[in-house]
Amino acid sequence: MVNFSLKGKIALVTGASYGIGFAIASALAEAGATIVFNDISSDLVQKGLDAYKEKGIQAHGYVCDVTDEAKVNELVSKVEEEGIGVIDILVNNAGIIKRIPMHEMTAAEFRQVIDVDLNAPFIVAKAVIPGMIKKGGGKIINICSMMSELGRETVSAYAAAKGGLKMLTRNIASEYGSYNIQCNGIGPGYIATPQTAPLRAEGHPFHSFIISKTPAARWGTPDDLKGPALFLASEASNFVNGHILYVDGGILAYIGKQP
Ligand code: NAP
Ligand code: GCO
Repeated sequence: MVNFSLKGKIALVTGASYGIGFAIASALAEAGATIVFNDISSDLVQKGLDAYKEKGIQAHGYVCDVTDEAKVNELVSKVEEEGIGVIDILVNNAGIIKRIPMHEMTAAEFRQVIDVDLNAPFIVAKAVIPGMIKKGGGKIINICSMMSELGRETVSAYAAAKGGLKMLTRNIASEYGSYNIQCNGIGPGYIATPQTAPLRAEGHPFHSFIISKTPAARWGTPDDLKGPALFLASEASNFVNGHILYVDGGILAYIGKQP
C-alpha cells in the first residue's frame, strides 16, 4: 500500500497561523506529523496556536521573520534543543504580495517582496538541509504560484519572486536529490484567503475574470491544497523531484471562456 503516513515526522510550515499554510499544516498533522510553525508576530502565533488547538492539533509556534537568517537558524536549533527533533519536512509558505504598477513601485518595495518570497525560502531551506542530510533525507515544498508561469499587471515583484522560486525548487532538487531530499513546488491557482481578499471584494471585476479563466469555475479554497501537500510531503512522492504541482482548477490549461 502507498505510504501517505507522516507518523514520527516533524514538519515546519512557515507563515502558517492561517490561510494556505494553516490548511497545509493541518493536513500534515492529520497524517501524523508534528507541526512547527512560525509567524511574524506573537499575536499571530497565539492566534495560530488557538486555531490548531481547536482542531485538536498540538502545534509548536514560534515568532520568526523568515527574512532574518539569524532568527531562522535560531528557530531550527530551538526546535531541536527543545526536544521536538530535527525537521523532516519544510513547507516554505510565508509570502507577501504588493499590487503596484511597476513604474510606480519603489525599488525598496520590489526588494521587500523578493526578500520574503524568494530570499526567505532560500534561507529556511539552507537552515534545514544539513539536518535532513544527517537524517538520511527530507522533503521541501515551496509554495509557488500561477505567477511562476504567467504575468499580469501590478505584480512584477511577486511574479519575479515566484518565477525564481520555481527555479530555486528545481535547483535544490538537482543539488540534493542524491541525499534523498525531494524538493517540489505547489502552484496554487486563485485561492480564497486574506491575500486575495481585495480581488474578491464585492463588485471587483477580478472575481468574474477568474471564474471565466478557471475551468472549475470557482475560486480555490485552502482545503484544495491539503491532498497535494500531503502527497509531496509523504513517501508516496519519493521519486518526484523538481516538480511544480499546479493546483489551479485548470487555469494553466485553459484559454478562458468566450465572453
Ligand atoms: P496570506 O493569507 O497573506 O498569509 C501569508 C502568511 O505568511 C501570513 O501568516 C503572514 O503573516 C506570513 N508572513 C508574511 N511575511 C512573513 C515573514 N516575513 N515572516 C514570517 N511570516 C510571514 O497568504 P496565503 O494566501 O495564505 O498564501 C500563502 C502562500 O501561498 C504565499 O506564499 C502566497 O504567495 C502563496 N499563494 C497564494 C495564492 C492565493 O491565491 N491565496 C495563490 C498562489 C500562491 P502576516 O499576517 O503578518 O502577513
Ligand atoms: C494576484 C493574486 C495571485 C495569487 C496567486 C495566483 O494578484 O494575481 O494575488 O498572485 O496570489 O499567486 O497563483
